Amino acid sequence: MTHHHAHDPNPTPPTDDPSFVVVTPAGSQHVTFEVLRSLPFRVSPDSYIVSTGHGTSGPFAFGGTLLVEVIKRFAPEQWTTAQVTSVDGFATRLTADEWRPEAERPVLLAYEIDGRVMTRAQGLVRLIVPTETDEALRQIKWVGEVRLFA
Ligand SMILES: Nc1nc2c(c(=O)[nH]1)N[C@H]1C(S)=C(S)[C@@H](COP(=O)(O)O)O[C@H]1N2
Ligand SMILES: [Mo]
Repeated sequence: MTHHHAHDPNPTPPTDDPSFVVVTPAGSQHVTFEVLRSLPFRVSPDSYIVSTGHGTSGPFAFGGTLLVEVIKRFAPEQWTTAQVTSVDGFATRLTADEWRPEAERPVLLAYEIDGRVMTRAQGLVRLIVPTETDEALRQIKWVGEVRLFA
């Protein structure tokens, strides 16, 4: 008998376009991959993807832009919470404390893995929450929306 766990990861990119939107009560802004790449670059070393389906992979060095840099650029107000949702409807919530830039292992919108641009199948653009090493429920592939709450 096959057990389909509630969070069997989706291996198939739902679309090709890696752009996403930043949503606030004031409206929505489209962020292309080119614009994301123009923001400051940061690496999160020693990051793991702990999968229920196929075990742990890594450590990887994920490279990209800190979530806080995207917030500062596209929604420079005070927020308590961000909800990051993928194009295939996978979501996680973060508190402002989790995206603060001085965190030891800050949250990243990653587009590189081990020094190379990720393929769309690898998750481009992928949320990396380095402190989450449980079931990879927060390591969201194919980010489609970053929604901010006051
Ligand atoms: N968009 C999206 N991201 C996702 C998932 C998913 O189904 N959709 N599954 C999560 C889970 S439960 C796991 S274990 C990892 C698997 O990552 P991998 O495919 O890179 O191994 O992706 C995480 N991110
Ligand atoms: Mo998982």
